[in-house]
Amino acid sequence: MSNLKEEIRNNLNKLQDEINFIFAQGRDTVLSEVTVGQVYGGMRGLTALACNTSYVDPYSGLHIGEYTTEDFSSRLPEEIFFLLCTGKFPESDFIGKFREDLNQRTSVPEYTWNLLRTLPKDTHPMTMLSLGILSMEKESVFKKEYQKGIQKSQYWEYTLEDALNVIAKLPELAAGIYRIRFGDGNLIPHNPDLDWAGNLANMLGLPNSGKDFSELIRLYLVLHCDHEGGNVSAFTSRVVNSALSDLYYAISAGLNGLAGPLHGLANQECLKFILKIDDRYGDSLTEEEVRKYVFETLDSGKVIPGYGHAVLRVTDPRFTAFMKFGDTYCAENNCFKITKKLFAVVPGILKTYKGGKVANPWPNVDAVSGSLLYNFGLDQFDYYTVLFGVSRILGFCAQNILALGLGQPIIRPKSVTNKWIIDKLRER
Ligand code: NMX
Ligand code: MLT
Repeated sequence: MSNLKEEIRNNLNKLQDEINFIFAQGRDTVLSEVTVGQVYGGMRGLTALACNTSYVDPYSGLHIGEYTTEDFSSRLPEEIFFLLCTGKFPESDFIGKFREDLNQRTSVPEYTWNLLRTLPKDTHPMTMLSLGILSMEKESVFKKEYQKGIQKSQYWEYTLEDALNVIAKLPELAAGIYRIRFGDGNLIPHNPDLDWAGNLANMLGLPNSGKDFSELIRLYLVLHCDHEGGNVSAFTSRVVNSALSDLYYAISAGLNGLAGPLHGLANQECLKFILKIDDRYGDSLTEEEVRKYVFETLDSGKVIPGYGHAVLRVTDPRFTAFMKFGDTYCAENNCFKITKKLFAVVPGILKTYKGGKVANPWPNVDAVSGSLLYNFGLDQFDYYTVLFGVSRILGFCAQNILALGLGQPIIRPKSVTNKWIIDKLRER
């Protein structure tokens, strides 16, 4: 067993000391006031959560611990999971020991495969991923131990067990979903000598799946791992887990949020958008034609997928990391070229569109990821959000382990009616 558990315990002690310090300054200290606009506006900009796995700075993007996206983007997802849970990178012997541990836990139960195989052929792969995980809920170690009766201080340890059991199965489960949904249904066996991302890349069984494709999958699984606590999927997962619903319920719930077009599904929407541009204009696409297409899309009431963000106010550094990969590995690919043309044109349009109502005109991670996958022959874009999900589960797990380890209570904010607010306004 690696020293992951020990290092999580150390991190929890450190975080608890910080919380003790914060509380000593006064639990009544005001961090953020709530406006009527925020109550009706998706709580945008309201600081109301503490999340210690990662932090999104509006101007420099995702940070994990003290590391920027650029700092950690060359690492393995296994190391990123360690970083999310402990705030630091593991020692060099971690990967080998962690792989040995995960290798004991990889096997997806037969009943899950049976369930996935009986679903209608046009079931969305995100539904399959969410159901696949939910179907294994009876395996939850946390649930079994909770029913026996355990101390609150032990919740995180059994949740870590559940996390490892799920994470170990993800490459096999996600690749199996691809092969059932888009291939001949035959599964490629897990290779104990490959790392987590390498296994997933290999088990998809694509004709082009060489070293460069594995490198893309590694980068993909790193860049989507977490995005602080307020994004729809992580927040959903945390809310569900805060009721002590085990991690299987919480992960499945988080994935259901990720499956929406304003969140994780935007990557599939982006590629559709790019392919439509390609279909209409072909190789000789000009900037003027891109502008025309973007305005047509906006004027028909649709969003430009891959652009905008609730927190970021600059180009997403995850987008930049993917663009760097694209420049190195697929600069001549047509979809990648269209991605670049959109990047040159869309921010300028969104800055002024309808009086500049779009808060952030810059691209997010989803604006480019699909073009890269498409370049390597992963052309079933319904599948793209599954890859996002596999990576984001690392964040769901880390966030829930830390929250339980810090004894955080059930999440239950107060809602009010319009009448309550009107009465409050009249009182002023
Ligand atoms: N294209 C057109 N309109 C947009 C866009 C866009 N890309 N982004 C925001 N707007 C609109 C938005 O619909 C809203 O319009 P209205 O007032 O008529 O309802 C207005 O601009 C203000 O919204 P914002 O405050 O800028 O954005 P918000 O924080 O509410 O939403 C997103 C953030 C990401 C949901 C939004 O920018 C969007 O829909 N983007 C396109 C979908 C996308 O790329 N999602 C992926 C996000 C990243 N991820 O991986 O999850
Ligand atoms: C994410 O990665 O979760 C997205 O960028 C959306 C968000 O942070 O709200």
